[in-house]
Amino acid sequence: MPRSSCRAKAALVLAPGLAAVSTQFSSVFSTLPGAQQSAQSRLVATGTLQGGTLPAASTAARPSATVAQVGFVAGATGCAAIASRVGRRGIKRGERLAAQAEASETEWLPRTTGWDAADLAAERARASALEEPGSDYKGPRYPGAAGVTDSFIEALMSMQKEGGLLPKKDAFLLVLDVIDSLRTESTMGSVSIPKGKHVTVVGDLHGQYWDFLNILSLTGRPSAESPFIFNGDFVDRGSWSIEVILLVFALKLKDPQSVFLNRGNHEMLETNLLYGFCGEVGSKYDMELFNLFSEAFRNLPLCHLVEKKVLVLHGGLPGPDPRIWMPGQTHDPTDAIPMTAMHSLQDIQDVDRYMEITPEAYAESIGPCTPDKEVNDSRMIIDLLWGDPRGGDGYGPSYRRGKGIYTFGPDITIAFCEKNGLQCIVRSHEVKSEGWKWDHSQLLSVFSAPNYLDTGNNKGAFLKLTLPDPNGDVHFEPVTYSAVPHPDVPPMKWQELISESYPHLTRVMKKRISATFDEFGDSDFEGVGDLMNFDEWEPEEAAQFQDAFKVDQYGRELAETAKN
Ligand SMILES: *[C@@H]1O[C@H](CO)[C@@H](O)[C@H](O)[C@H]1NC(C)=O
Ligand SMILES: [Mn+2]
Repeated sequence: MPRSSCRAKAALVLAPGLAAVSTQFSSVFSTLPGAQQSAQSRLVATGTLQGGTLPAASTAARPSATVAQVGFVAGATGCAAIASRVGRRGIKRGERLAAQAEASETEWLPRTTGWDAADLAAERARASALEEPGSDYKGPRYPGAAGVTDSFIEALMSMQKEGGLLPKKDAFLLVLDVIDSLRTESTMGSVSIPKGKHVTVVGDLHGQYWDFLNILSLTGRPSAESPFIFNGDFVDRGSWSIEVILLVFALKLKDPQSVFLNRGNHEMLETNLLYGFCGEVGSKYDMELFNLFSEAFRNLPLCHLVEKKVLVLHGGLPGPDPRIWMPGQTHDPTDAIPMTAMHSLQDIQDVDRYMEITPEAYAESIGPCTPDKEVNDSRMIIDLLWGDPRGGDGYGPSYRRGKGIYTFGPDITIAFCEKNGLQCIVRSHEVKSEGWKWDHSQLLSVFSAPNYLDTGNNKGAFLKLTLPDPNGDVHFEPVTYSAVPHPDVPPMKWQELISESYPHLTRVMKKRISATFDEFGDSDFEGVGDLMNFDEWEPEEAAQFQDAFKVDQYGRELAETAKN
């Protein structure tokens, strides 16, 4: 079967199963053609796919196969089966620039995944050849990763405060260097607290640059003596996401061994298209730089382990396994999927994190235990980036969006810590009125964007982690602060570029905007819009699930249930 017809068929096969909310995005994701020239060589690396599982080799080297490529390679043996696998996993690797060129004849589409070393080298050559800034530019020039010093950071900050922008060429080169740096890191980084000092954990920043400057004035800038973990959601919502992310990245380059970054659910293509960052990059620079930021985000670690005792991640703990979604499930604490076997830290460490989660991946992550590593990986990424705690035991549905995102109860937190010898978990992802909150006895949330969206009325906080006794517990000191004034630019200002010039990227989303619901269900306000956007199972769908996977809604073997 020729590639093009496989692609057309793949799109058809995917379409009927998609929720309305994701239709537009799914077409963004699924119409991008796969690699052309290297499919053959990659076939060697991935083996032949015969409707079974992906061989483990597919995850061994970067770059190797794209899921989309596997779809094309396997076209002769059955597009349909493969197409459904594409949605289930997210998109893991290597769409090529050829895809972009083809699409841009009509409408701009983001590049979804996969820059290999040659792509990055080509981009670096292209960036190096970009125009020099005009003689009216008085700000700092990016000196290369090794040249980032305190004085560069200071000059960058003072220029940003004046409304200046790093030249386009410099911004490209800086992000390219960050990609190189992140690619050397592991999925779960490890952090030590310097003797007699502390580690600072900063939660969601969401483009609130002026509040970020305020934080730095309270903490001092990161250094070897003062390590930082930035716990994701640097961008989107706030209208200075470019300033925030370039400053965070510059800090990373200055102290790569002392500044640690976790991926949040807003370091993701899908959310960036909807919540301002893509529009902001397009307005302040260009869409090509947005593609490069997306690539940097796919390389971010998912979590960091402090002193082997405290796990810091953006959203939540791993969800149930098998991945059950209970028909009719609500937030009633008695209405829960009971605890299943706990994952280990090694399971998290082993995640091949380089992935773009597709809109349909959430619902399609539901299913039985599987030996398929890419399915496991995409489930884990969804949970770590999107999950939230709940009051009652077990797992429940998240208020954030539809099927496939879980809340987890105190019993889950306790069991996870116990299994992994952890003191506790630190996470972010939800607005807290004081900026921080112990949601469970071993789960501390920290949110650093005060007066979130200019309306939240919440304080912001960061955490200082100390280790008074090397054999004892980590201590937590939350520091709270209020919002500081900022120039008169509203949140989401730059989303206008997308709604005006790239409406195909968000068309379907607009239908969902209402006065009470966040347009996408990604409300960071704790528990807001309970059950909104609740993509509950239809009874017949549940029946099909049980039939196909031979488990009841709790994931118990149907035969076993019958016995009991
Ligand atoms: C995937 O997860 C299952 C548990 O559902 C586990 O038994 C299996 O070993 C994992 N496989 C891989 C390759 O990660
Ligand atoms: Mn978040």
